[in-house]
Amino acid sequence: MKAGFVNIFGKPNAGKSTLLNALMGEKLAIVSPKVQTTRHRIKAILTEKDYQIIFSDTPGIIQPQYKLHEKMMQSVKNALEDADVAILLVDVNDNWEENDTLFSGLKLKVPAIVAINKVDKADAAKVQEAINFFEQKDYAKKVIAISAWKGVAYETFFKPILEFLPEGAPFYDDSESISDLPEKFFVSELIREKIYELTQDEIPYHTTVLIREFKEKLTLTKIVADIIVQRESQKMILIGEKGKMIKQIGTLARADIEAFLDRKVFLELFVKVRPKWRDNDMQLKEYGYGI
Ligand code: GDP
Ligand code: K
Ligand code: MG
Repeated sequence: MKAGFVNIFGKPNAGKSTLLNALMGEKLAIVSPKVQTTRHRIKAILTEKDYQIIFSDTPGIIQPQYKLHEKMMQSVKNALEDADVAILLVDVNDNWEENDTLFSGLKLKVPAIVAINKVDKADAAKVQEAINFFEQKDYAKKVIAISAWKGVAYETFFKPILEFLPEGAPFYDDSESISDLPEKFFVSELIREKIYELTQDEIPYHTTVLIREFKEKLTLTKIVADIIVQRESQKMILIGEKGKMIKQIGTLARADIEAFLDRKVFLELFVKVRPKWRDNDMQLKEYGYGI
């Protein structure tokens, strides 16, 4: 049996969350075209007959500008330290030199596999050129080309990873559980994802979601959540004219939450203003961002 931790690193929008979902065949990590969507480190446990891999998605690597950012980068640092194998994910159409600088800067102590992503959006010659570029780098034990959108195959993806994983007993017994985080967390993330989808400018970055009630009833699950924003004007936009926006967020989120929980859901959303929550240690803790 092989068992170990495989952590996915990369610049914002490289496709880390999409890859994690493809690997698990389940939507665990929220995805959006906006940078800094992922704020937490999500561990996903994949248990097969001959191996157990604990994948972890991380926030993109950035320069912190406020305390929430610092918490996000702490989770990247933690992920650097407990990996057996690192996946360094690159968007094939991004600047390769820039990615190389960033990967070298990680000072990785574990074997790294460079995965060139989004090959569905580049021609074969360019993909080959990217492979050649990264194959020359010291940190790259192996370079592979993937499309997280299309999914990954055992031969190209899992086989090279397993080569670098240690032999050992599985870390998690219960082959049923696919994450170390509670359902409540994923529910709040699905609501947050809709805010990234439906609102613009600073709003998604000034927003977080707090689940206040999560109750299993006879025929459905009742969920009450607060959408926290920094300003009154943001609250107005999130509620929308005649409550149109909040209703749309609720409808889209409920559909995804029902698919995730495999249960009928009654979802109630409120919008609350908490000025400067992103820089307040106590509030960050309350909203689930690290210690
Ligand atoms: P993250 O910031 O690294 O977690 O990236 P996301 O998973 O949120 O993806 C960023 C954007 O890239 C989203 O719009 C995805 O739909 C898109 N994306 C991810 N993987 C692929 C891929 O294989 N091909 C293409 N064309 N787009 C992708
Ligand atoms: K993103
Ligand atoms: Mg992400």
